[in-house]
Amino acid sequence: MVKDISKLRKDFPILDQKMNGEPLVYLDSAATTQKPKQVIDAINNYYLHDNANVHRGVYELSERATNQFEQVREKVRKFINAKSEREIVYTRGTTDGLNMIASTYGEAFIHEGDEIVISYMEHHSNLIPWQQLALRKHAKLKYIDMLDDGELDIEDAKQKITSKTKIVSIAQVSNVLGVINPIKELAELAHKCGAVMVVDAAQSIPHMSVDVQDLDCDFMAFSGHKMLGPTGIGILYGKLNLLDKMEPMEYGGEMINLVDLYDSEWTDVPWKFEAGTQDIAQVIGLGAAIDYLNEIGMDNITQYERSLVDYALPKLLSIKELTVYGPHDPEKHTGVISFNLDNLHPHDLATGLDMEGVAVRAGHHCVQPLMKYLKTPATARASFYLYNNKDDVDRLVDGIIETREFFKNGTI
Ligand code: 7TS
Repeated sequence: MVKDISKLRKDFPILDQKMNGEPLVYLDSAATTQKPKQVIDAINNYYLHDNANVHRGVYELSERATNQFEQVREKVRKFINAKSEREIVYTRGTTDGLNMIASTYGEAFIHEGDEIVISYMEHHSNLIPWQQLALRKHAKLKYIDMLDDGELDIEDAKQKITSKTKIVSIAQVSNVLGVINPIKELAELAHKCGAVMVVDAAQSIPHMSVDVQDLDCDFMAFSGHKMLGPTGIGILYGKLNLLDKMEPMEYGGEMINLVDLYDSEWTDVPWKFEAGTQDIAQVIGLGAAIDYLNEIGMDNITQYERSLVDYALPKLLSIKELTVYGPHDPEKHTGVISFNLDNLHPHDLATGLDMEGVAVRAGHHCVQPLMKYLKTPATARASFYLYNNKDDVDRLVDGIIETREFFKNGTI
């Protein structure tokens, strides 16, 4: 390991400030992560020295920008172990990628009576595109059940995935429960039935080593801003033979081979999916984020986050009146932990924590069907990343206890 994980906090100057008079503890990385100086510098350097539009200039500056832009594609390929860099499509984020699959692949290959299988824990981005596709096509949307601790019920998956299934789309990690889903097993079930396996990797890619060939998934979508990169950039991975069969989602500059008055021809994958001027600086920023993560090592990041969860879970579980959702076994968890204090709305809990400088998210987390399943309108959620430490866990636990006491006694 080149970088010492306990010393990297200095790379994130934003963390060194006070909120409500208390040092900031940022526990909302599932919403978006903070950015290290290295990523911010890479974006600055690009604008200061290398800015030009890509794929269209023959002058040196444009070639330099194009080279950097395309080098990140290779970096992403390597990061997820895709076979070819042509399987890497730049998107705006996970939402964009999942919508793209539903409205291109889905539009072409889903027909009346076909089935699409998802789960109750899917983020709205991995639910609504399939729900609307099913409505348009008169196809059926099916939900895999969950076990009591929030794990997917694989026996139920075996029942629900059938010869009628054309698409199975599941999050590798839930953004509420932190539970890790068995994608490889699900891909096997999907393929046995002739369906494609789509993976929402928004909450997994930043936290663990992901190998698309080992998982044997057909598509995968994720966001740069949840993995130390900037907003506005995401990746859609797709197997080349599938991407080749798909129509572009958008038409315009740079995605064509030939344009005639009454018809046009598309250029090759992946560029045929990248119409118009791309988010070049954001791509460069994503490349710097991948370099940063690689320098630490994804397995080290997983291990470090697990040590935080190992430390946090027993402390949280010991707080009287606190319900902790999802598995209580740290092995089955990433650094996302959702909870509720009895008789207190999670917004009040989050506000109490904010008074202590602790930033957590409260709400339905864009997973309303899961809230219904858990029989709660909302939860509070702490999500840890590589810049958090055990002091942050202590501040969270103390903040919850103080908020509980405040609402009991009226003082904080
Ligand atoms: N899928 C999952 C599992 C997510 O957690 C999110 C965002 C998305 C898709 C959408 O990603 P986007 O980058 O396109 O917006 N999740 C959250 C969250 O949990 N809190 O804020 C955003």
